[in-house]
Amino acid sequence: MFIGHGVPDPPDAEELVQGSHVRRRATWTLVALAVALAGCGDDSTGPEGRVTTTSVTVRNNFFTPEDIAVSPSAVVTWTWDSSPIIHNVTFAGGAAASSVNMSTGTFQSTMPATAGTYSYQCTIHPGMTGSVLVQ
Ligand SMILES: [Cu+2]
Repeated sequence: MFIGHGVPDPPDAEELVQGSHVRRRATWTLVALAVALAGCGDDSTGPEGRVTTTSVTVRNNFFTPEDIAVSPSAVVTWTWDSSPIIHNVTFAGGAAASSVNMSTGTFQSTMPATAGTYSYQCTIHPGMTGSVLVQ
């Protein structure tokens, strides 16, 4: 456990306080994890985490939920919560209307009538991606 030389001194009061603080944080991490895992059992969440919703939040630098499922021709609303950083919603191959660069506000796009998985991304930030399953 101890890396170093000799026998360590017994912990002083400050170290004990710090230690208990660390334990509290660890407990909260476990609580958060339990809540997150419980969320997986939600009826609206598929096995791979796809959420049935028409509302997506644009954050720095990710979409949440990242992967959604909607009905054919559904109108999906993206709401920016990323100020002052700008992002966009750009559908691959023009499958649906794409947004301009924004840092606040909302954008709505009508999804295709044809079933399938449609990917989109923020073209400014590589890896900032999402997808819409039309089913
Ligand atoms: Cu972005």
